[in-house]
Amino acid sequence: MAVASAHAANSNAPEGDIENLTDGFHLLIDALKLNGIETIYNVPGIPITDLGRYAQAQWMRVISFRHEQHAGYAASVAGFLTKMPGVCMTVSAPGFMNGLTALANATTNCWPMILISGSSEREIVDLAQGDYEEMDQLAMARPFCKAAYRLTYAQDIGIAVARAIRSAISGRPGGVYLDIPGAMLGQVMDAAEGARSLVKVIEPAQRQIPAKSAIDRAIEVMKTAKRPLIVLGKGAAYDQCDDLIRELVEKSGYPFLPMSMAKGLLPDTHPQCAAAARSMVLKDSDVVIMMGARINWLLSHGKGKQWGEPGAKRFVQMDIEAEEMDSNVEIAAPIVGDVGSCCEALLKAMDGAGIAPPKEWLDAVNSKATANMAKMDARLRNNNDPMDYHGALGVIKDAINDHPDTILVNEGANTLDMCRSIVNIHKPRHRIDVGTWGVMGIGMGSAIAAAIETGKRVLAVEGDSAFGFCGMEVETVCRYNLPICTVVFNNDGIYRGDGENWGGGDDPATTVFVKGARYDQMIEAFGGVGVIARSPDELRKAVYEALESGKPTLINAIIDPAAGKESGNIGNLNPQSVVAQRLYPQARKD
Ligand code: OXT
Ligand code: ADP
Ligand code: MG
Repeated sequence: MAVASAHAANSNAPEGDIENLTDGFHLLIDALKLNGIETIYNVPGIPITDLGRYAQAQWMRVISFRHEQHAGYAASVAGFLTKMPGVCMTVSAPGFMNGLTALANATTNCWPMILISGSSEREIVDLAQGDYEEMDQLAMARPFCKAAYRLTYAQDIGIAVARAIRSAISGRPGGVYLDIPGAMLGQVMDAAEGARSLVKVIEPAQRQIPAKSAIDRAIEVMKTAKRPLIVLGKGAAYDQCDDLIRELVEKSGYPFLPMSMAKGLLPDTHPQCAAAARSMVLKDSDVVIMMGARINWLLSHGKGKQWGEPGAKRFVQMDIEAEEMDSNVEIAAPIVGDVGSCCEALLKAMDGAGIAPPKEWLDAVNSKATANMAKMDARLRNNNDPMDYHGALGVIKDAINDHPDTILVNEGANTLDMCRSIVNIHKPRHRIDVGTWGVMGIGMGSAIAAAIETGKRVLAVEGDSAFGFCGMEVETVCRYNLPICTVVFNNDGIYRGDGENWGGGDDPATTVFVKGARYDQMIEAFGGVGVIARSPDELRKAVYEALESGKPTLINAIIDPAAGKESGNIGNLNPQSVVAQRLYPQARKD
């Protein structure tokens, strides 16, 4: 657009009528909008304050956060939900650094995101002359993203934005960094020339059709399967080819195990869902089809006790990233392509191939899952005061069953692990959590992005520690009046609230917080609804009211401080030492 405002009339303005000029600010906004990016998640400040204002004036949605990390998490989750890069905008050095964790997290999770950061002037940074917020941001960003670019001239904005978008969403998605020195934003150029410099990216994430040889090989492996299993990962959820995935799962008849954020691709209540028989299917299966899921720490690297007899399993793996194959174990049938195209090709090749799992295997999986679910169900129906995790999560389970369109956000340790196995998800991309890094603090940014990008209600189930990393963003939730109900599982601490100082000193234990903290009052400070719930009955009333009203709500759910386990389900990852066990009788010995 042409600029007729004061900022265009600066010293570097070319000769001519101001009506026919544009500048770096507006070219950046135009470039994003031209490519369908309508939302920016940001924290304002020098040199991007006006960029946010102008973007809002040009009818972009600009969501301002209290801390860049959460703006960044929001952008990355927007990327996961929409298959378009979410954009986070930060100020230079410290703001940039705050956003960097989220950029790295996006790259680790394979979610597309662009971090756009204002920066100080190159000639001063490069001579280390001590500019305002001086830092070589481009160099800092490089190890944490797929690609990093710096803009020096306004006329390059079009091409830079195009490159950033293509880099973020082509192949394996990830984070991209775009460095915008303040002076570049103020550069002025002829508006018509500026418009011509913009680039609309054409088909940036093209389908990647797998080789026929790869499909034939996979079919040969599948034909031999006596105890097959499909593992669905968040790469499959990202691909938005839900119908094809469902068709493949149902046509094969194979039991499927959803990784955490793939829950809901097919409903957890689907008869082939093996989530409740996880240990058994991982150990006893003989052929495992990985669909958009890495064989990383979350799957014990495909080795060890969890996977049964060494070498007794054969893997088929669908992934857009060829290098992912054989990362931990041998892949007997690698299929490189997007999940949708892989499913399509496999579905065709399955016709007449005689693929059907033996009934004994399906019966064994079903009976294990049914027994585990019955055991679990019995524990969910209690009205203990204070609550235990099962009583509280039984309520959350009912709430999601009754409001299946609600997006569930979840973080913590016990709060995370138990919620994942207890609460059924019914629709694709309706569960967002700590992802590949197990990072605390994603909750509020993810909830805000989910509400903004989908317009749906959001239920954020947060450990009290996890919430502490991002709690100030409840102000953001209230300011934008978002339909987010946050339930803080308040057990007074990290994992448990009953820890003691092992030295016997006056300081509290390292893992405990103030007892009886009133998290509900935090949201009241900003005009939201705060509620305390001490029993499952009280929690039920509060959650249902919040989901029905859509008002920003925070429920302080009081959980027994002694109910949790150290590190939730992953206590085995804590290093241990015989010396520590000798010194401290309290030390863990498992
Ligand atoms: O088959 P078996 O018999 O084995 O049973 C399994 C399933 O079959 C069964 N199941 C079911 N049964 C019945 N019905 C149903 N429907 C059903 N579904 C499943 O249940 C079991 C378990 O199944 P699951 O869950 O699928 O399997 P499992 O074995 O758990 O899976 C393994 C994993 C590895 C895939 C899984 O555990 C997983 O995904 N884990 C993710 C763990 C994770 O990422 N944790 C977060 C990090 S922990 C730690 O690092 C924390 N920190 C440090 C920190 C971090 N992270 N970040 C930053 C920035 N700074 C510091 C901190 C500070 S956690 C934390 C705070 C914690 O305190 P909070 O107050 O927030 O939380 P509380 O703990 O609540 O106090
Ligand atoms: P989970 O944690 O759910 O197991 P991961 O994040 O470990 O999932 O794995 C996701 C995988 O999906 C990554 O290896 C990534 O390359 C892959 N992936 C991402 N997008 C696609 C896609 N469109 N098609 C196929 N694979 C994809
Ligand atoms: Mg806790």
